[in-house]
Amino acid sequence: MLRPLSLLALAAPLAHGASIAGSFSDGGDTLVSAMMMFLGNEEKVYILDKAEGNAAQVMGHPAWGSVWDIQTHETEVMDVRTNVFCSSGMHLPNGSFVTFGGNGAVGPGGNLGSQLNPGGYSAAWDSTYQDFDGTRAIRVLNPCRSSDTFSSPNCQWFDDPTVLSMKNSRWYSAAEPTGEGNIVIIGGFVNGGYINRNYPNVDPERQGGAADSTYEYYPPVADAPRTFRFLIQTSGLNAYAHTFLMPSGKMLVQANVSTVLWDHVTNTETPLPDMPGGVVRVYPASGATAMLPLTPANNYTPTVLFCGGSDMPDYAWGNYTYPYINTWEYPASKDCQRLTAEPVDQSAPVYVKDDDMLEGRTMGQFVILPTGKLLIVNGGLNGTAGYSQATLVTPSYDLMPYGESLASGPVLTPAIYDPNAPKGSRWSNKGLGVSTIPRLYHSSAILLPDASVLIAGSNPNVDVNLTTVFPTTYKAEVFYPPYFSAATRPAPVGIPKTLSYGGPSFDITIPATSYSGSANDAADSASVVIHRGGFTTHAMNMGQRLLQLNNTYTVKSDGSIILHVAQVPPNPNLFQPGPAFMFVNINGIPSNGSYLIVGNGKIGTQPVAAASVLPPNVRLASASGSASGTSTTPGGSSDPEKSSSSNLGVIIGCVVGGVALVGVVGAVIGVCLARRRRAAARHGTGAVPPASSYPMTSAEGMSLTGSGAPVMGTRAGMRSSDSSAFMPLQQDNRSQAWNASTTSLNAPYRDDHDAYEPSRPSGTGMSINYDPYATTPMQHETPPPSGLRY
Ligand SMILES: *[C@@H]1O[C@H](CO)[C@@H](O)[C@H](O)[C@H]1NC(C)=O
Ligand SMILES: *[C@@H]1O[C@H](CO)[C@@H](O)[C@H](O)[C@H]1NC(C)=O
Ligand SMILES: *[C@@H]1O[C@H](CO)[C@@H](O)[C@H](O)[C@H]1NC(C)=O
Ligand SMILES: *[C@@H]1O[C@H](CO)[C@@H](O)[C@H](O)[C@H]1NC(C)=O
Ligand SMILES: *[C@@H]1O[C@H](CO)[C@@H](O)[C@H](O)[C@H]1NC(C)=O
Ligand SMILES: *[C@@H]1O[C@H](CO)[C@@H](O)[C@H](O)[C@H]1NC(C)=O
Ligand SMILES: *[C@@H]1O[C@H](CO)[C@@H](O)[C@H](O)[C@H]1NC(C)=O
Ligand SMILES: [Cu+2]
Repeated sequence: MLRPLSLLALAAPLAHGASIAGSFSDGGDTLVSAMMMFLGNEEKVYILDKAEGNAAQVMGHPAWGSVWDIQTHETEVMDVRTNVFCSSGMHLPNGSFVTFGGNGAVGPGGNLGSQLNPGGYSAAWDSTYQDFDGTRAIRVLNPCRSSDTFSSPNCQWFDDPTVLSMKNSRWYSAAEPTGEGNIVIIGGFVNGGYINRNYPNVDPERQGGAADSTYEYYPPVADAPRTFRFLIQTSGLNAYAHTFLMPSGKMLVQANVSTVLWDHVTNTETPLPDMPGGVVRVYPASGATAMLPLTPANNYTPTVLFCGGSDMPDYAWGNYTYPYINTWEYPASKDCQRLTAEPVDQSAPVYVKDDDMLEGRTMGQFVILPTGKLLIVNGGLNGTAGYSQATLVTPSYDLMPYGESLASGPVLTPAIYDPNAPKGSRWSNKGLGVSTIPRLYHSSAILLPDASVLIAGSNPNVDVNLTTVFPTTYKAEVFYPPYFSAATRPAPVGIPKTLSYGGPSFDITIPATSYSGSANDAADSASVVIHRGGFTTHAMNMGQRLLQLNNTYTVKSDGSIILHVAQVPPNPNLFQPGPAFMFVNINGIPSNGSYLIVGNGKIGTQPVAAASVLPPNVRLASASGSASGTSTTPGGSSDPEKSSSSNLGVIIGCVVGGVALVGVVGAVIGVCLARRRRAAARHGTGAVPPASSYPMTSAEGMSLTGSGAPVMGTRAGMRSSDSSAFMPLQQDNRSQAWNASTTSLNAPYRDDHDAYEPSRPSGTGMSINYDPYATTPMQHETPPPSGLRY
């Protein structure tokens, strides 16, 4: 591990600002390629990769998880058991994070793992990489801090599909939290590929078992997953659908060129207009999308911005195997559109053309800045997400001009979008530096608590490749937005640890030493925002939101400013319960963010009170801030919340046992599979008769390795393992993977949990009491590893 001395040396420039504003700097080595990231708390960013041949090892196998320290930029590996490849992820009301699904087990070269699942088209485990099938995995992480014992189980990933897993296999699913803090998990591939269709598309719902058009919940409900018709309508381009919870509790869902307002409780859909110009925004077109800030000025009315992606013609998208054109020659879209799905005046929603981006981008990614402007980073000028060793018109790997990348022309310059600027002037890259690191497929970016942006990843490769044109990338960067030129940042005092939906207002003090100029002007400019970074992957930051709390102020004669701040508006759908960072902007300069929890920290109906009533402004023309050019700001705002060490559960289970018992892993997996099968059978999901064969003519020569894009080998270059993820599926997708034997065991598979409350409307019942960390450990011959090795 490299200690980033250059970054430590930046401490002085950080305080003084000007030299780093608009620039990129070294963010250290992430050890695993940062396909997915989330900000756990004010100290740590958690990073996830696919199971692949990273040099960094954990528990005797290559690592695909790590944790990055915000202060030191140092990274430690973390053990993740299942293949977390292209999963979805979301925060929970208590500040924990969950990831959903992924790929089957793979080994070197992305080939099928050594321990095949029944049917032989996917694998349960691999003896080299030691990853388990992640297609149904639900992984829970309670973010820890330096003061915690990181090696203790409750600081580590809980990742045991025999204890906690989805009902269906999902790769590239969407995940959107409701106002109660439970999560709707939507669609996905069963086994993956470039896009979610065969060509011609004769079975849009199931693709013979390769697609999943249903949704389910975390925590689980008693009902079997229901079909979401929109996914059938958008079939082909429906993976990683863009989802945004609206004030009504319905979701705006966008995929392919279609848009819908969806009530997941009643499973009813209201069609909205199609995306103008046929521009596709979902993976693998991978446009940038974000909800614009929710503010008192817009009366908390969500408007979603879609930028870039691709308008390739229908045929070009090809099928599971690959695109039918050389995507890297096809320019990505510059187009931006806004959609207000629930206009206050009840008018019919329409897409509104917005300013074009400064350049076309696929895989561009929005990071909402605390100031309410949107930063876009990463991506390419041409092509799409995904990777492949061929296209229909470039039949072999040696002819691929960019290796496995289906995109070209990395965009190295960020740009900033100002939603409040007049039309025609919303985009700018003035004063912004240029990165030296291409960030194409499998890149990520997320806001840090000091309002800088962590950018990492890029790996359009089936397995680690350090020599190809767009290599597996471990180097992170920190981007410093223009406000880092400020000599002094606001240093608010009195930031709360929790916020409620409605209820009494609270006060925050801005010391005179932390701003300069007229106090009245500073007070007028003040905004107090809560920011949630979400889960960043695949050019999306799922769950990302910024909401400005209403406020008034009192200017004091000593130049300090008291901000009287409203709680979150009394509608949890505006900002779902869970973790957030509070920033205060003065004269366009954000403070550092402080960690807090919105809501009561529990999954379930959130307490709601009347909107806060604020006292009137008190102005004082004679007062002013005393900040000079030097930074003398008191700290004080972000006293880290001490983390609870209450979850003393132990992570034990088949998966751990399997790792420990490599010699007899087959038997262990058999037992695990049996547990799951029994549980599934009780739900009637395991007993579904085999569906029709997967309608592929031949799998010969294909080595579709669960890559987010398939890999096509020529006959000559065929891999020894041609039993790929795209072997014809002989079974219904819901019966695979967990039906190895009939051995009976009593794993606490929580779909069996009987906490469903019939009094709740269908679809919102949930086993809210379930906590995997509190689960009674399963009995095992071998104890779990004591102390994780790094
Ligand atoms: C996207 O949707 C359109 C309109 O329904 C459909 O014609 C097209 O085949 C879909 N594209 C893909 C690649 O699935
Ligand atoms: C914000 O607070 C002001 C002052 O109390 C009030 O007049 C206004 O209606 C509030 N705005 C919103 C959107 O709640
Ligand atoms: C890395 O990529 C290059 C160029 O695409 C290819 O020739 C080489 O075989 C790859 N290496 C590995 C280890 O896959
Ligand atoms: C991107 O596509 C355009 C249009 O086909 C082409 O002229 C250009 O060379 C491509 N850029 C790269 C980097 O391949
Ligand atoms: C903001 O955070 C940075 C990095 O942790 C720290 O160096 C700086 O002093 C903080 N600034 C204020 C105003 O609290
Ligand atoms: C995708 O299309 C190509 C070209 O028609 C075909 O060779 C291949 O088998 C198809 N892939 C699948 C998964 O059906
Ligand atoms: C947060 O809630 C989840 C789901 O209920 C639970 O698994 C997790 O352990 C909780 N985290 C903490 C820190 O209590
Ligand atoms: Cu992917």
